[in-house]
Amino acid sequence: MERVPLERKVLNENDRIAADLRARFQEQGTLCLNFISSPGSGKTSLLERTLSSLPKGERVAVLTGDIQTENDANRLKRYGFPVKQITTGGTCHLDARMIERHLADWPLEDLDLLFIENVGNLVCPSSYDLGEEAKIVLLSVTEGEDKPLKYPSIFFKSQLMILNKVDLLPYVPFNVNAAVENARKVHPGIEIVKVSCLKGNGLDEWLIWLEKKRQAQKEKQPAAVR
Ligand SMILES: Nc1nc2c(ncn2[C@@H]2O[C@H](COP(=O)(O)OP(=O)(O)OP(=O)(O)O)[C@@H](O)[C@H]2O)c(=O)[nH]1
Ligand SMILES: [Mg+2]
Repeated sequence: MERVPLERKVLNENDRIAADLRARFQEQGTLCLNFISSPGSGKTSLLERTLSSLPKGERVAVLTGDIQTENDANRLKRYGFPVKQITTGGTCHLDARMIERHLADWPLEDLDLLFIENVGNLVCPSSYDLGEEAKIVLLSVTEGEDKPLKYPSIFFKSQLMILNKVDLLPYVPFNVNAAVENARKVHPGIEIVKVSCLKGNGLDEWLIWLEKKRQAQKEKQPAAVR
């Protein structure tokens, strides 16, 4: 009986901080994207590919969340952009306060792009707004085409689904059309890009999506600060 009000209070507090973050991102024209998937679907691999394709002077930074280890931050730091690991110590998602704290010494006016890699988990991260402009859900072809139906919340809340590891399609019984259909049953408007972070297929389409979002975010910025 006591749990419900407490959970509601925690989520309300999260929403308040997330709204502040969103307002700051819009003010500065920073596009913030929140990547969510099961462990191992390829979030870090997609970010590695993305960072490696960006020019050196690009104003981009990454916050990457995990329960333990700095492994993902160490992978991502190789590309020369600012990266911080958020180690939750057991919590299965990032929350807005963690983002606020880790952004404290990064002036947002210096950032056009902020990538947040959430803790690998298809359930809990979907409940926590981080102030992002869009959630992006990754699904890999080894996970089964039924996942959008079994974990609908994150597919419903994501603007884009990235179907990763398409290089493995010849070896796994995964029906791409069924996966697309299932995602659109849950969220008819969801955009879908099919990629292989290993081989590079589809990454151009992802980078075009990203560029369009960046432009749109700049246009939301108040004219006075542009
Ligand atoms: N075959 C294949 N393997 C991939 C692809 N993308 C990623 N992998 C492999 O999948 C494994 C997990 O990739 P990560 O990028 O670490 O996945 P993640 O979602 O960041 O994992 P967590 O941060 O632990 O949740 C690694 O061994 C990658 O090399 C792909 O397109 N094809
Ligand atoms: Mg990772």
